[in-house]
Amino acid sequence: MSGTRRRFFQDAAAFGAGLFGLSEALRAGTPGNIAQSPHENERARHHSPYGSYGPHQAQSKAAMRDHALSMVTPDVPDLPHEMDGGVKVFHLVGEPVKRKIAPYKTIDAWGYNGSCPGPTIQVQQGDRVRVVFENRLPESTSLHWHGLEIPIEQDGVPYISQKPVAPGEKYVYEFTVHQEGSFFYHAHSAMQEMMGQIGFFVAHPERDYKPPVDHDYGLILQEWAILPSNTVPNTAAMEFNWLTFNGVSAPMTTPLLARLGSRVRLRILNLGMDHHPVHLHGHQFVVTGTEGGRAPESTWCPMNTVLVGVAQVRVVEFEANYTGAWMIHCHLPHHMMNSMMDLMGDRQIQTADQTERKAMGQMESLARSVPFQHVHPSPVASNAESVPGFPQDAFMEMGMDEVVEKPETYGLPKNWSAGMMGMMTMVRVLPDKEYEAIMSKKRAVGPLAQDEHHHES
Ligand SMILES: [Cu+2]
Repeated sequence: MSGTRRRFFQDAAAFGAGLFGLSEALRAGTPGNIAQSPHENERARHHSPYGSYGPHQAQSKAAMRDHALSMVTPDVPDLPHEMDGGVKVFHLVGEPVKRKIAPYKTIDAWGYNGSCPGPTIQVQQGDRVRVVFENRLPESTSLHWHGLEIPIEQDGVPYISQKPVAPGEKYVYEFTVHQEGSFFYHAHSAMQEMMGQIGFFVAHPERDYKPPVDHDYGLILQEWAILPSNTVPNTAAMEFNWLTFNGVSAPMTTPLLARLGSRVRLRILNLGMDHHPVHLHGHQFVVTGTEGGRAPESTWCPMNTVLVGVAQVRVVEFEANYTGAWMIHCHLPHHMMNSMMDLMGDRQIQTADQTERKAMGQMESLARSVPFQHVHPSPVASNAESVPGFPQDAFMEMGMDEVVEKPETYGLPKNWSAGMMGMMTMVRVLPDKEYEAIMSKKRAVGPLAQDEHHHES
């Protein structure tokens, strides 16, 4: 089975529980404050890709509540927990991870529990949290809890607050989360951060945010410098040729689904070397929070591009009032591209000077190596070759709809993937009927997800 299909099933597992609960509640007319039925919790438990690391035990009332509206991190799983008395216990394993970031590019990143970025940890404000960390990396590391106000012994800085965790060792972090907001965990070692050692840590508020939202999505922004025909990121580089949301480049990013008329929250986290201006098409949003927690409503102002600096989180919310597939992307032009150097190999030198026929032939042979059908949808002028500067984007659009197909892409216009590259995804704002059609497709593939994961790992 292809990696894409494997990913597709993994995503379905990661997505499953939260969105099913959501659609139930929307039908019941109570958006935003959604209690899952015991059956749905059962479902989440059984389909967890990390069951072996830490299966849920019987759900306490508090544990039920904190699944009320979980954040969904597309393309990245959630980390399950078990209860030890009143303590939520998570098991996190730092380890090398093979990550397919594009249909024709798999990299050797480092991450946690088989995922890069690491699985999302979600807790409730007020929770006592224990994270049993195991280091399966080839070198020492530690875990820093970014933004959390916790005792210095838990801060995760080698030699300052603890001894480094040696390869093969375990280390137990334990603290009480008195804050609410969008935090993260990461290795406190610069090169390890750039190898991908980062994950979300979301603390849901004791009292629901107002206004409530119907969808809550998380995006982690990362950048990679990977030489052609290489798989290991060059963590010393300052120029980046691969840009990812949640560990994948468009068009492999899983579209975010939003029911028409719903309110959507996006939590955008950046850990890299650049700041990313993230732009949403067709809607205005307000910044309702940062990496420090919820922002007072008096500070909210309309915008559609938010600069997410390094080590920052920007939480934005908007009303999904317009039907369509609306892009969300970093607006830095070079961050809206994928590197094709791996495909081009020793022919890359030829690309600056091409006739249309030669360029098309080259693109078609590149596409065959993936494989997908190269489509050239945008016409060029009959005298294009005599215009200085031509070509720019003319031959770069590579439609690969079938290779990245998943329920969330169902119904998109043909060749949609040709315009999707780099740090890019979309919010699909869908009327009820279309929304339900995709949800039923996701349900149909859900039960296979766990098996699929075991094959991957
Ligand atoms: Cu960018």
